[in-house]
Amino acid sequence: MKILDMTFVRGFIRMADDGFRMGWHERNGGNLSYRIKPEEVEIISPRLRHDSPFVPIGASVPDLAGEYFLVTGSGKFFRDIKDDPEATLAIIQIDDKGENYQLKWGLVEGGKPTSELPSHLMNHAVKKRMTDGRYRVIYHAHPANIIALTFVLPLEDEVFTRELWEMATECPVVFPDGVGVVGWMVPGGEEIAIATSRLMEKYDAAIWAHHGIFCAGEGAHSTFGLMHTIEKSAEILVKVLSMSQSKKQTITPDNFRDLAKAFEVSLPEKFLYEKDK
Ligand code: 2HA
Ligand code: ZN
Repeated sequence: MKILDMTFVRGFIRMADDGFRMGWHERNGGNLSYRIKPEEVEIISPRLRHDSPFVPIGASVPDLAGEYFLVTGSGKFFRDIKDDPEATLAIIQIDDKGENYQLKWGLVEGGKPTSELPSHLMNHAVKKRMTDGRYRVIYHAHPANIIALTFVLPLEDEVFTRELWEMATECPVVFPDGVGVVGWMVPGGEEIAIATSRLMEKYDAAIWAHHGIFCAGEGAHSTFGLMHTIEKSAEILVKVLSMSQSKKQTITPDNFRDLAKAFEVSLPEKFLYEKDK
């Protein structure tokens, strides 16, 4: 079967294009990866190459040994993915130690997998372990409102989670575990990958101060939906803060507790703190 006809590839391309049209992927900003299912690998395997050199990942991910990933290419533009997937995307396989990858398909005009490969793979390793393999998508984007908030809110998980939850009643239902935040760090390396993957042990979303956000999920649909929900909430908060530094009314800690009961989600009390008036 043609690789481009596979449902997981079509879903990946649609997600990338949706993200571009949301304005979250200026130039080569952002990156996306999907951990391919063994039965999908089997179908495409006659169309994969096996002669590429092994290249260091820049991080150690032994739990992902042998796994295949569909990833965006470093320096490639999300804007181009829909029209030219074979030049902008790659399928890679991780070696048996979890130290190197091998290009199996794509990047026909040259190039490398995303510069954020260490963060993507370390996040995949955490999510694979913590969800019994259910989670397969890691998505990094540069949505303007969430980035703007990292200049004015304290860079604390509790504050970001609570403020985002207050902006839309559905938020605590969509991300009941909350969101994490890391302070500014150099992107592209193992250090930021380690910090992000630590947050992914607790949350499905990790904000990078003055840069962007990583989201994790089962599939393209739910992971895009999480990014969309968080950024929409951030947009409302930017509007509120632009009008006034104080809210006249909001969703209270007891409202959240009622919501948790009604929607059968568990909301950690650390996010339901009392605020100084
Ligand atoms: O340019 O988003 O974080 C790709 C990126 C790096
Ligand atoms: Zn980025």
